[in-house]
Amino acid sequence: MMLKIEHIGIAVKNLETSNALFSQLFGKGPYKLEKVESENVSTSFFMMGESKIELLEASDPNSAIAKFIEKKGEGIHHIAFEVADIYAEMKRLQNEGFKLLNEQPKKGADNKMICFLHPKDSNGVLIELCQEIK
Ligand code: CMX
Repeated sequence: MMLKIEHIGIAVKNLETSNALFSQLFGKGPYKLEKVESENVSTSFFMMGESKIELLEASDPNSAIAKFIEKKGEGIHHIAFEVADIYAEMKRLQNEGFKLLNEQPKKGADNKMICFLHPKDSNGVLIELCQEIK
């Protein structure tokens, strides 16, 4: 079961500059900065009520974020939904015909197990499932 929008991911060229910009916009700074080596990204998280905004900068030219910015420019990269049981949700969506980009949940930023769905299956929107690691 999907519970809520956990965060919206925004691809940026320069995290430091964008942190300053979004801090001005929100009137508060990020609550967390985190490098996710496995995804080749540096991230920051801003709390927005029940949801979050994640800024993502590529830490490697071959990362998904670098490729995305090269093709589409900076902007909204993905929408992440919190799920009650990531294994059950992955199985359900696979049975519904969605393509999972990883067969098993993997460790993502902000203490989450995550799984991405291919954007071609969801009208060009990259969807992330996430569940807090307890
Ligand atoms: N949203 C919408 N479309 C996207 C997309 C995104 N975020 N990323 C890529 N695409 C589209 C491309 O525009 C391209 O479309 P066309 O075929 O129409 O040109 C197509 O998907 C293929 O893109 P590509 O640049 O050739 O890249 P790949 O096929 O190698 O990879 C994808 C695309 C989605 C499978 C890959 O980016 C992926 O596995 N993403 C999930 C992991 C990820 O994004 N990690 C970074 C964030 C990690 C975090 O949040 O911590």
